[in-house]
Amino acid sequence: MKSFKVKSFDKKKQLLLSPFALAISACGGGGKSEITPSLSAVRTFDPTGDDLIDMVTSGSYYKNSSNEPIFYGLAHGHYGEQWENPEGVAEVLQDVMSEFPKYADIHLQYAGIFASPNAASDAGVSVVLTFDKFIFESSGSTSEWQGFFPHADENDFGVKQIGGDVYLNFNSDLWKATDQADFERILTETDVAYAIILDGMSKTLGLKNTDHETTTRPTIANTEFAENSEDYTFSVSHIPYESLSDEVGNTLGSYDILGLMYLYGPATNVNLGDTVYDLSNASKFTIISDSEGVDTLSFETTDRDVSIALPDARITKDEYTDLVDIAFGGGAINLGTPQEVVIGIVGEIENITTGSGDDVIYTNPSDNIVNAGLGDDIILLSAGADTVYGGSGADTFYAEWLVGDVYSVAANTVIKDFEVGIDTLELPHPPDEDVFSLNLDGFATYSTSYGAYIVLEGIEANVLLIA
Ligand SMILES: [Ca+2]
Ligand SMILES: [Ca+2]
Repeated sequence: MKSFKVKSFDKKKQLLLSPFALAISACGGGGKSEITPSLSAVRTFDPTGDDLIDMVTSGSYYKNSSNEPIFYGLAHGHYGEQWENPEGVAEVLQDVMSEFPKYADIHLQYAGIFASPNAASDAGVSVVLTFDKFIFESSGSTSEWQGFFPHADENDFGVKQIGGDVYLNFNSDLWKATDQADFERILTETDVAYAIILDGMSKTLGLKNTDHETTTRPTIANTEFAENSEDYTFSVSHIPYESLSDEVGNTLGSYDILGLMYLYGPATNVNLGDTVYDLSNASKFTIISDSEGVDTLSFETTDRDVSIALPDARITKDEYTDLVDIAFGGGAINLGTPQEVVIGIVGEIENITTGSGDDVIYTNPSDNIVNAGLGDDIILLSAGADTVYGGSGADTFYAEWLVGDVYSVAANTVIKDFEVGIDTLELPHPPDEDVFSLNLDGFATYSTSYGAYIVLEGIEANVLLIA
């Protein structure tokens, strides 16, 4: 291997940039006690036998807590490569790192800018973003980056703690960087570069590229998830990196999120309170993450067709993995068309309002309030005390349904604006199993031997006879 002389480093500058100095200035002399950075302990684990978790995890992660966060930072190169505007790149890094706690109970703390990966390690910083001008080129690699799992120690190029590091390749063809300033402009201004850094940093925390096979863990091609191996809404590692102008998402994918939750536990403090998520104008892959409160997804002002399943822990088990206890949902705007926009939902969301398109709404076991608006909508009813407005249009309500292994029945649903002769109530069992009666207010109710109980508010007749 070639060796390169490390450029001398201004000691005074180093002192100013030390994480402790930054921590003090950030603290502003307030009462919060500061934590001195120290390398986080690395824990390893055996394959789980679960396809999804084994495909997206490397087998290691960092022990951490609010008192012992994982410190991360930006470093100048191992061979003396210098950032020109490290603060700008460090800002992107901090943005990227803020993604992970949206989903997982992981404690990350920015520690500053360091003279080299080794200087960062010496300062107690476990996770490092840096760049390389020499090694990739000398080995003939055109990869955009290389990242190292927490437990990595092979091929360390003289770096003391290469686990947790990402090396961006200055010479990668993708950037087509004309000089250092151009390289840094690309990193700080393009969505694809952001996605690449997100991809890289996710590996430093213990996620694995789904296409990467280790001695103990499979590639996606050898799992039940093979058909999704090119869809970046499932994993940021599926982003193709063909061009810097590609339209890509800037979030993790659902597999990444579940892997991260397996490693660190689901986040418990994201978007607390009652939140309205307005996705009417969503134009690219979007993920909502929510831990608490009574929340509403809104597509109220779009005329596009929306197809959404409210999150349900049974979907997680049926579609993904048994090993993470979280409700997953989602769907798409303009599903199955070239204009499709995928929406992912993580955590508990109760209510949904859709716009004037022809929508499909799968409710969940929580108490839901559904407003389907204009358009001919399909609403799949569920357990929980649900209040449903089909809105105008010829709407269809399913009392009972099965998708995959997820079975639902409308156990306590009020349909507020059912229009006889226009809307349809689908009762899948033969008529003699569906019992019609009137409730105390004189409104039509239907119950079935399968546990359905539905009130058609305002209807004072047997819809089975007059429809
Ligand atoms: Ca429900
Ligand atoms: Ca409607």
